[in-house]
Parts: sequence; C-alpha cells; structure tokens
Amino acid sequence: MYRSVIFATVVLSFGLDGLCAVLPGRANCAVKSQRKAWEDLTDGQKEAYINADLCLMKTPPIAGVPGAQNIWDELQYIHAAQSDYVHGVGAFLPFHRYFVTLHQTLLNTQCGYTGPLPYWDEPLNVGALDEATIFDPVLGFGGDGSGSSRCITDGPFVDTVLRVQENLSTSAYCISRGLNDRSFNSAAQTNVDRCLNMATFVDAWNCIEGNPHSAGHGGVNGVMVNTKLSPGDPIFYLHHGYVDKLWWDWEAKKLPARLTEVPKSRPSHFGILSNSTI
Ligand SMILES: [Cu+2]
Repeated sequence: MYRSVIFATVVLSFGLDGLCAVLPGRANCAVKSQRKAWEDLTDGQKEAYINADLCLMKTPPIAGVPGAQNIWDELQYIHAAQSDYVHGVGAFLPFHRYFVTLHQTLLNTQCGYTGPLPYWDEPLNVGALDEATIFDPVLGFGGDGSGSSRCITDGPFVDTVLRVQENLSTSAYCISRGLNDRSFNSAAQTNVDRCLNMATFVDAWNCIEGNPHSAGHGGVNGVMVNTKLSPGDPIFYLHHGYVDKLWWDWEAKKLPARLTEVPKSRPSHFGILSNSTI
C-alpha cells in the first residue's frame, strides 16, 4: 500500500500531461508522439535529446522525493521504490510503458524536448555491442566503463553523479558499465520473433521480460544490470523504449483486441499484481 501511495503521489506531482498514450479516456491527444530508432534521428535531434536528459539531471526536484537533488534522481527513486512490484509480474509491460512516457513528458515539459522518442534497435548490435551508435562519445551516451568502479570514461554523461541507493538512501556514485557481448547475444532477432509469435499476453510478456529485455540490461551491465537502479543510466530509457515497441509490435498483430489484453485480476493498485493473480 505504501508503495502505491508513493506512485500516486509522484503521478500527481509530475502532472498527467502526456499520459494519453497509456491512460484510458485520454485518446484525444493534441500531438501524437513519435518513436524512432536512435540511428534514425538526425544529428540535431540526437543532440537535443542528450541535452534534454542533461537538463533533467540539472533541474531541481519537483516531486518531493527524499534526498533527490534533481528530477533524474526522482525518476530513479520511483523505479527503485516500486521495483519489487513491477518486475516479474503482469504489470511489468504496462508500468514500464508508463515510466518511459513519464520520462518523455518530463523531457518535454521541463526541458523543452519536442523531437521523436528514441529507442535502441538492439538486434542490430548483437555480436558487436561496442560498435553500437548509442555508445558514441559525442552523439551518443558514451561507451564502456573501466577500472574497478567501471565508471564510464567518455561521452556527455561522464560527469553524471547518481545518488539513489537500493535502500532509497542517497550517496554519490557514477554511471558504470561493463559491456558484455555474451549476455547481449540473447537480444538476437530470433528471440524477438519467438516472443512476437506468442498467442497470449501472459506468454508474450514472460517471453519479452526474459529475453530480449534481460539481454539489454545484462549487455550494458553496471548500473543497467541493477534491477532497482537501472534508470540511472540514460540508456535505460532507450532500452525500455525498445521493449515497449516490442509489446506494441505484438499488440499490432491483433488490433484492437490486444490493446486491452492485460491481466484482468485485482487491478486495484496499478503496479501491484502478483503471478498468482494472473
Ligand atoms: Cu524496471
């Protein structure tokens, strides 16, 4: 209950603008947002998106999260605080669709970003992870970490200070990575196709959350492999934009039925559904 109160509080604090994509009854969006693979953004759009993420890291907190020094900390806290209730459960895909949309809304309302929402087209980089354009040191998110801390050493986010800890206390640490091709191999298109061919939401969600979802986290490693704290790395939002696209690809195979095909039991508190209730 206490966690759902946090969730509700944060929703109210951040406002509901931009949630038309995920909330029923808000179908009349003035502007339809666009999703694009990172490769397909222009250089100017890439720069604008990176600057907007940097802006969120500099913008004072607005949701009242304890210990947060900026909106980026608050987003990470929201994910960490609810982590036990939004992974390995039927709410996994809906929660992360909401969370990606929340990030997008904040990019727009707090930092003026109006470009397409990028996702990481992961199968393209299987077998050569370090060559992925998302790791570009200028028009990307910087590359691998190094040393015992595995802190990243280049790119626009090299000086980013993260604070939220797993127990929701705060103390400073870096964005760490440890690129791992072996873990990332499971992002292969054959695994994607297997998930998209599942006949039910439960089977599709289980397949997607296993691999390819886990492959993206494990492939980047470092902060990204921490189930609670992974939104500290800006790549999280491109990865989950991609996971969300996969859910949409599955939904689009049977419209409109699959738009509302989600676990039907006990939806009283969004984010709190257990396997046993599905
Ligand atoms: Cu998550």
